[in-house]
Amino acid sequence: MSDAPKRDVHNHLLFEVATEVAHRVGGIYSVLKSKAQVTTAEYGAAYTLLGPLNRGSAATEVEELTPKDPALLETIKSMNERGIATLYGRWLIDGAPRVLLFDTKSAYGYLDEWKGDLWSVAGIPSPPGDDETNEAIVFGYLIAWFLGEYVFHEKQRAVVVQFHEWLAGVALPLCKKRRIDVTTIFTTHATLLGRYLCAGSVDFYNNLQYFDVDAEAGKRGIYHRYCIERAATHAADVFTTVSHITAFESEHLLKRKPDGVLPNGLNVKKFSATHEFQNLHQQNKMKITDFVRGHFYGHNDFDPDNTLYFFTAGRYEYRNKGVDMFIESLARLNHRMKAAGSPVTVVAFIIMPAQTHSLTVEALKGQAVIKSLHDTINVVTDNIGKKLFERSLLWHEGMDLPEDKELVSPADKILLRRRLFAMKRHTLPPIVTHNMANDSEDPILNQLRRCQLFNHPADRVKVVFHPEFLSSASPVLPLDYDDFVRGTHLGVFSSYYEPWGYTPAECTVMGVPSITTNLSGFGCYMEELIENAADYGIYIVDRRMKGVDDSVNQLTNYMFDFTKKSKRQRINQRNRTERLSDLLDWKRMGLEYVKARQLALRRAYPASFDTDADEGDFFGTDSVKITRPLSEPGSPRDRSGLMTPGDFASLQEGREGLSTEDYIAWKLPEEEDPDDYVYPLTL
Ligand code: G6P
Ligand code: 1S3
Repeated sequence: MSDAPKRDVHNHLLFEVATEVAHRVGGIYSVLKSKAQVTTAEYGAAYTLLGPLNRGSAATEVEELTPKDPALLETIKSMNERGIATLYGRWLIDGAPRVLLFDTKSAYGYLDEWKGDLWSVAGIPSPPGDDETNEAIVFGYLIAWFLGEYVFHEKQRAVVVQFHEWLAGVALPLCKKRRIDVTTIFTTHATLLGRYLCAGSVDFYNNLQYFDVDAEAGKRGIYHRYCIERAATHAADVFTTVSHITAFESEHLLKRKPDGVLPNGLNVKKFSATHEFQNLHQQNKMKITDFVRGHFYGHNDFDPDNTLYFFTAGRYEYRNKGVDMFIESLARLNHRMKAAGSPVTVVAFIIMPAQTHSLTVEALKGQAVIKSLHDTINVVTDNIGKKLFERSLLWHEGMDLPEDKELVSPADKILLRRRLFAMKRHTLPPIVTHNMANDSEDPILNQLRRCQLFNHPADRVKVVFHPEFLSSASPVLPLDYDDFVRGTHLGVFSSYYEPWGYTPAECTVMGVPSITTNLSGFGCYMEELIENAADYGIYIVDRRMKGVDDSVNQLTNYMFDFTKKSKRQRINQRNRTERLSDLLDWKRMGLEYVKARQLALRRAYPASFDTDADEGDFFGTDSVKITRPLSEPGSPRDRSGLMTPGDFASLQEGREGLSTEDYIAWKLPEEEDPDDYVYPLTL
């Protein structure tokens, strides 16, 4: 693209393209939403997110506006005139970034033509019947159409376009083929093959370099999707991913070494007083306790003050998210706690959306029974209060105080007795809150059954599987996710496949300790950054070097040791965990995005970077200086100073991608005999 007219790289424009703009599906939504504030602070109106229009979510998340940028206005007008429906507006989140959403349905008339074109320009097949791929193709062609027209109208300023994930990647080979004068970044948040291979019984990490990628994609019926992902990877000026572990995976599965790693951050909101997050823990914990009292009605034989709430949450990917290992470890923990005569009870929540019909009658009844008991006791105590008051008015010297039994009337006793009888239960408290669409084949339920975690009174570990996202509107567990997390004591995310892993990161910024693994981007990142991570409430299970059984035992040990902590120790640990939040703030993590954009501009417009002054603007050390955010106790590795979050192996001009040695704490295993290419998994 060096023969392109010289564009103004300093005042460049930025587009980010993803299918989760103003529409929550998974992790990419979290990335875009939490990052919006730092990106709009940097770019203002020069930043626009491009996504497909989902009318349901746009109605609540987007406020329509008229574009001020004449090039944008012209381009949208011209697309609208040719039948493409769009929505331009302000995304109603912190930072209020501008979004342009394309109604893909309005472009399906072009689908066949575009499929044919994709085959002829990029050799990418698109078999019939794959709606997700059709959607990706239509969206990709609309993006390429938009960008092509936009740079025709906007001739002065350089345009950086960052694409997230293969679903948004079709436009990348098109931009290249059509020589659209933009510079591009492709960021993958997982690889298609990685996700599929890990979900099966494959020893993924020890065999990464041996996979016959085309054949593996073909066997799984995703060859055409894989082609899109691979084309996007190779067509982008700059290729990045979210962690070093996924960089390693991408190198082998997508056959391009990433130019750098862009770790995910969070929009960290600090409280003015540090104890405030501790108070929030207490308040939300009480709400969870209310739920637990209802759910375990008739079996409330454990002390709420000696009860700890553990949880795991995320997309229902049973093996990838490590739920298999979590449940197995809970069973071992139960055994250890029983054997040790522990006075503590652990209630372990699994929050993972699955197909359900409705809440179970039993789950609803539990909350209703406890609510009636509450109401009745309020009435009874009210009556007692009134009686006591009236008797007190009549009191004179020499008169006795009323006896307790005189205060509770026979009618109140009957009322109370009724409530107590309603709490009698002949079954064990349920392990799931909903009627599952496929109860007998559900992997989580089957693993709980196999491990005999049935909420028996003797069990020290109780389980509650909530197969739906949390919401404060729920009649059973009325808490939003963030509030729920704050009320818990420990998050457990024993993932096998986790390019980054927002769940433990979110725990950290809320001051909730968590367990993660060294197969997650977040786990590797924290392990590299902090020497004594466990002191900070970041426990990292070794799923890389240890066998499955040893990893399960390590996880069990972490949880068992946690149950032995005193309240004071838990409070102190939460304080330390919360102090790590600066490390995960986009204000810091966003630096890698800045570097990726600079590299993209340099690659597309090298002539604009000829002078020393220009170079200074982009790579000036001032902008990457970060302060060491931590205070006593603990000793994070002394690696800050000029270091930036992806620096363990990061964007460096003058080199073709990372070298494998750069991946932090991550090396290729010793060459093995390909005959040893086995897929064991036994838990
Ligand atoms: C917070 C509150 C304290 C409360 C504590 C309970 O720190 O500020 O008032 O005692 O939480 O901690 P725990 O780990 O027992 O839930
Ligand atoms: C992906 O979402 P997932 O849960 O399918 O992207 C997320 C955002 O980058 C990342 O945190 C996660 O590990 C990936 O797996």
